[in-house]
Amino acid sequence: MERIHIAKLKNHIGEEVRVRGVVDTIRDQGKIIFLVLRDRSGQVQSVAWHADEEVFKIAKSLTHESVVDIIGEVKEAKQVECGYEVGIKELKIDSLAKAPLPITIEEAHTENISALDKRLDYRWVDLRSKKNSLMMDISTLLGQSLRTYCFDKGLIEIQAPRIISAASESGASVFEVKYFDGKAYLAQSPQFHKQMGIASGLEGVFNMGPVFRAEKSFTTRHLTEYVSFDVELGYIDSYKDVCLFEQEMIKSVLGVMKEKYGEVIKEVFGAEVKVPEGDFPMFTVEQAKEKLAEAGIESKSTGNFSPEEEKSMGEIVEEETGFEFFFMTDYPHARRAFYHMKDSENPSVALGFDLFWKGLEITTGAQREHRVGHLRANAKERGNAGSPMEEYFEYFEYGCPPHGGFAIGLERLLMKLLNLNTILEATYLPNTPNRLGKLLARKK
Ligand code: AMO
Repeated sequence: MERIHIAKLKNHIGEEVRVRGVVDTIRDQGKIIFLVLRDRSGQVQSVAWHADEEVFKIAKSLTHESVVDIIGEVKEAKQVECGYEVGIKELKIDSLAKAPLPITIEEAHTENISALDKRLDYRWVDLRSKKNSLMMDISTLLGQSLRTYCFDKGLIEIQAPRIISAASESGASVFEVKYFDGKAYLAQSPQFHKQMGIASGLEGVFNMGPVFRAEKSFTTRHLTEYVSFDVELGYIDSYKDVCLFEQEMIKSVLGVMKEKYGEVIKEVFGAEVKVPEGDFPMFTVEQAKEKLAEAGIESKSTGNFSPEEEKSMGEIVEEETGFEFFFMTDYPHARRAFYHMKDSENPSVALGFDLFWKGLEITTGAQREHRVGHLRANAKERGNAGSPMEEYFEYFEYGCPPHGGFAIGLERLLMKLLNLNTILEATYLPNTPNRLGKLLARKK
């Protein structure tokens, strides 16, 4: 018999159906056992009666979260909220869950939420909660709508290699791996290969996939492996063309998210999805520092911002303009990647930007240096000019359009969308400096 999802049972009242799912709640009332079943579509009460000895014996042996396969009749039942329940005729245990569970599943026991670390140790149990299951739905649509936006704009999706021969960002944050008799690196970004897409005549490319950072950052916004959503656009006149593309993409994606999940995000996560209208405010680093100083926030460095400064700047901008987003431009070139183009009028400044949402950096972007002589010189300045870079430099030697692009950290985007406290909660199975699955966490 074909399985019917729980949400569809209302169309089968009076019929015999097959339901497969998990035992969410057990209420044993002596001669009758109520089993609340759960699948991804919803929940339904099912009933085992004492009179049916075989079914009753199996029901008695069940534990929470066991997986069952039931054949029964959908019957009207005024005492339950939905107005029907399933009278069990056949009950098979597909998988008996060990009791007790290692963690509480959040919404079932709201008083006793297991500490995050322990929940992450048993992420496959933790992800069963309604909140986390919803987080996974939203994450799916988020990635999909970013990809759809780029697809609709005619961009080409690439799958940049993840094992590469040269580090694209800083050499300090790269994982080295053995590659047969030599060595290779895990990509920190698809940076070089998205630019290769432009040199390949693809004109505009996007890439969504994992990237790796060997940074010992113990913060609420850093992972050692995260999903990067990258875009690279050819034939631009300025990095501002890139900002505009990203701005319109964000508006469109938030529109999609609000339409499908706006209400439930508010109800379950307490976050309001605001779809921005108009151009995002844009500030130079200098202007932002001035604004912060006016607000009495002291700065320790000149060319970048502490997390506290970023948060305060987010609050100030939102208060002044109503925007949760703002662009920051005119960073000192020395603090940016060597492949950013320098401002020809003021070469100490990079032609790039960051985008902030609710006080958190979610994007870095820039116009790239496509003139190979300049690019080599930039790399040399950073001591980055060795032979592993040669292949990258060659991408620009046989004709390459002016171009620029950006990358969004997908987990950071989801974290802000849902107002989560930490990026760990916005990640399927987070890897951090002290967590690589459960085993490394145990060695702490
Ligand atoms: P950057 O290194 O700034 O730029 O990264 C881009 C965006 O990726 C996210 N991010 C992270 N998310 C989780 N954990 C981390 N450790 C982490 N590091 C970065 C942030 C950040 O804004 N190649 C350039 C992009 C470009 O110029 O196209 C790059 O990777 O949201």
